[in-house]
Amino acid sequence: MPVTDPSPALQAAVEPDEAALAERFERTVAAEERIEPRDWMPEAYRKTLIRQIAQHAHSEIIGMQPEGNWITRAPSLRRKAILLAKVQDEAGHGLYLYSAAETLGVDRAELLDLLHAGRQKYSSIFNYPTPTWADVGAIGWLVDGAAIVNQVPITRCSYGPYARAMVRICKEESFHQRQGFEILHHLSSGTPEQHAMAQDAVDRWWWPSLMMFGPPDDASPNSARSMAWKIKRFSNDELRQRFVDMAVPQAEALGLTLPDPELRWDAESGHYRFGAIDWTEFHEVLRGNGPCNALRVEHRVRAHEEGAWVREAADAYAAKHAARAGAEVAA
Ligand code: FAQ
Repeated sequence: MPVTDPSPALQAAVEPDEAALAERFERTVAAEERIEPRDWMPEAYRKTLIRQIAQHAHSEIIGMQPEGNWITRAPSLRRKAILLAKVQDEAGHGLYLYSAAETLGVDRAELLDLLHAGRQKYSSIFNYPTPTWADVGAIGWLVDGAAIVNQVPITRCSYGPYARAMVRICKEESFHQRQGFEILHHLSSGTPEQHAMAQDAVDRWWWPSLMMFGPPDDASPNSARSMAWKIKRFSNDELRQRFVDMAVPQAEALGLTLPDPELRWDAESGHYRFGAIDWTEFHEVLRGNGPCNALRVEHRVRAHEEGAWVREAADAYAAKHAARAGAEVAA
C-alpha cells in the first residue's frame, strides 16, 4: 500500500499545536518539574539557556588561568597537589557545561569559536591578575564562595541537564572554597609579611567578587524573564546580599578586614549593608578593558591551537573504531 501523508485533521490530532505545547511547557515549569532536551521549549528559553550555560562553561575554562599561574610556584608539594586538583576540577566543570549546552542543539566547537572571537562572554572576575600566592587563597575563598552562592540555586533550574550538572559542580566548589579559606587562614596567622599579603589579596578581590553576581536588579535585562522561567531562582542583588552576609563573619574568623568603610550590620533588616559598587569598572571589564582580558583570550586561543593535534587524533581514533564496528556488523 502506498504511504501517503496523514490528512491535516489526523496530523492535528496526533501532533499538538504550538499553543498546546507552550501551555504544557508553562505547566511543567509552574509545577517545578524539569524541561528535558526533547521537550518542546520556546525559542527564547533555548537561546537564554545557551547564552547562560555557554558563558558559565567559558568562565570555568578561562577561570583555570589565574590560579594555573601558581601551579609551578606553589609553596609546597601538598599545596601544589591540591591546586592541580582544583584547576583540573574547573576543566571538568567546563566539560559538563559544554555537554549541557550541546543538549540544546549547539556544538561546543561553535561555542569555543564564539569565545575566541570575543562574541560570547565569560565572567568578569577572571580578568584580574594573581601576583602573589595569597591570590590563590582569595580566589578559593571569595570567587568560589560567590560561585557557590550563585550556583546552588541553579541545581533547581527548570532545565534538567543544567540543574543536574550543577549538583556535582557545587560539591566540588565547596571543597575549593574550604581550601582557599585554609590558605588565607594559614597566611593570616603567619608572619606579619604573610598576614599583609593575605590582606592585600582580599582587598583586591573583594569588589570584583561582588560584581560577579551581575548588574543591579534594575539594570539586569535578563533577570525577570529568567526568573519567570525558573532558570534563575533569585535576583542578582538577592544573591549578592546573601554572599556579603556569609563573607563578613568569615573575614572576622580569618582575622582580615574587608575594604569597605561603609560595611555595617543593620539589625533592622538582619543584613550587612555595604558601600556602592563601581559599576563603571564592571562595564569596562565587560568591554574588554580589564587588567587581563587580552592576556586571557590570547592564552586560550593559543592553547586551543596547540591542542589541535589532540582533537585530530581523537577524531581519527573514533573514525577507525567506527569503521571497525561497521565491518563487524556487516560480517
Ligand atoms: N561577568 O541581565 P544580566 C566560576 C552580563 S563562577 C561577565 O543580569 P543574567 C567558578 C550578562 O551575561 C563564574 N558578564 O544577565 C570558578 C548579560 O550579558 P548578555 C561563572 C556578566 O545572565 C571559580 C549582561 O551582563 N558563573 O566560573 C556578568 O541574567 C574559580 C546583563 O546581565 C556563572 O556563569 C559577569 N560577572 O545574569 C571557576 C553562573 N554578570 O549575555 C574557576 C551562571 C552579568 O545579555 C575558578 N550565570 N553579565 O550579553 C548566572 O547566574 C547569570 O548568567 C549571571 C548574570 C548572574 C552571571
